[in-house]
Amino acid sequence: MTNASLSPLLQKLSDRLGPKGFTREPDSMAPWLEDWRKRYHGAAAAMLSPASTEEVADIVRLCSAARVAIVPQGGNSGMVGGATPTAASNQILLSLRRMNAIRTISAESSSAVCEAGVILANLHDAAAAVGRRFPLTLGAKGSATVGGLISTNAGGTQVLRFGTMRGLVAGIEAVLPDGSIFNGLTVLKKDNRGYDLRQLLIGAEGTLGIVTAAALKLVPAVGVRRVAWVGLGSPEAALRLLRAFEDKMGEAVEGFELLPSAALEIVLRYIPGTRAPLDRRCAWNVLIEATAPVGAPDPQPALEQALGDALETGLIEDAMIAASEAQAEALWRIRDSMAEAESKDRQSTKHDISVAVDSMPGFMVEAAAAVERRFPGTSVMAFGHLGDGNVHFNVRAPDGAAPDWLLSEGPATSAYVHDLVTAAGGSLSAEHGIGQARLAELERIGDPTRLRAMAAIKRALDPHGIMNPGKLVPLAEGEGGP
Ligand code: FAD
Ligand code: 2HG
Ligand code: ZN
Repeated sequence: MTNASLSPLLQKLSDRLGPKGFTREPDSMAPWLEDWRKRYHGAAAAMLSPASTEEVADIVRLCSAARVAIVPQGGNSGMVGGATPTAASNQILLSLRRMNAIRTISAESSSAVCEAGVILANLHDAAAAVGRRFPLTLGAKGSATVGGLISTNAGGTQVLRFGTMRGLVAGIEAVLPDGSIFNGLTVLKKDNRGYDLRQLLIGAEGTLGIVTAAALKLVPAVGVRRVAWVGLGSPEAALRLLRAFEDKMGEAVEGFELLPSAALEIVLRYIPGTRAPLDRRCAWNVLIEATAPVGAPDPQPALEQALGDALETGLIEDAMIAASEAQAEALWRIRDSMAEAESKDRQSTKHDISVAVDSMPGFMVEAAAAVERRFPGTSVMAFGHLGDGNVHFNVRAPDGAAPDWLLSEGPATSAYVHDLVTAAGGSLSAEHGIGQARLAELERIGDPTRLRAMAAIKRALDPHGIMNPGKLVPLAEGEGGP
């Protein structure tokens, strides 16, 4: 569709949404047309900010009739360009940020019904205010929204105990590509009416519909948490430490994040106010969080005992336990600032990979050596969610690399890493999704049976291809969407 022929549609959308919900102002749209990593730059015919599910349904009906593509967007913190439109100016950017009401929340139901635009940090606060907790958390909690978290099936730093978004969503309300409203908000513990539309929409990256609200599960509030920083020699030692903690402390351990010394170094260099937790510099670091619900015994003695045993047997080299909540926060700030520190450091290619948990330590060491041999001068910075078998296996450019290293060398580096992951039976995306960044790679190495099934589902639900085309689903020629 040419931009001129969009005029009748834009007029109808403007009439329906009014000035608060419709803009074509370049300055208002600009911050939302570029992704967080500043790797994708798009344009849009208009940015829409509906205030209700009915408005979203009307938008989708109008766009469907005009065969105009819609790109849903929440906090725009995604890592794979999924919320960035193409540069052609003929797509509609649909921001859910104005739909930010928490419709209901209670300790009795242990759930919250949130509109798609609710920001994760606000949900944390609201849950705390009723004496419960929404456990999923991640570095972008100040901007990531419920709709975006659902649509990427986000993980984060407490997956070890509570799972990804998939396990925390009890119900979904969504507008499907034909403009109909799927009302799946009622929380049913058991429901066998066939295909699970809710699960299909989770992780769909906006390609099957617009999530407008969700019923989310809450868990008991934390009575006390203890956060420790540990220095040790290898990822293998780290996984053995996790297993030892699980044996001694069971479910109390809910955060277990691994960082190499190079990662700690860049955080200390680029993030103001951060300090090295240990005097001794160790090759690898682990941040451990153990919690107990209100009224349950403090995990501190068990944590001290487990760390003492690990020091004695030589499994770890050094450790400290935060003496205050402020110190605990400071340790988490180091971990949560990794993405920001990396973005300020040299160029790097990002790989958000998973293999079987027990294979990850070996994979990390062997694959890093293979990458550094194959691309001389590069260095691998692998960090993150070891206990989930998921690390961010990022490859840093050599010293003095050309400014276009990412463009010229990035694709070959990524293909090499993805081949190693595939050979190890793993996944090229453990949490950030496919978006536009990984689409070609998914097509290259994805299981053809799975890809055919995905394309068939996409065609069935979105026959005109208007929902976030060019993201997640490789389509056959001529199926590229409007
Ligand atoms: P957006 O970026 O706006 O959109 C993401 C995708 O969802 C796009 O495809 C978009 O089209 C679609 N979408 C958004 N809203 C809707 C909706 N209502 N309906 C349908 N589709 C929609 N991710 C992790 O999993 N784990 C981490 O630990 C983690 N840490 C991060 C740390 C930092 C500093 C940053 C910047 C990002 C991190 N991320 C992490 C990635 C990101 O925060 C998540 O992917 C998050 O879920 C995106 O939410 P958002 O609201 O910003 O979505
Ligand atoms: C994290 O775990 C995020 O910090 C971002 O998923 C990872 O920046 C990255 O590569
Ligand atoms: Zn992560």
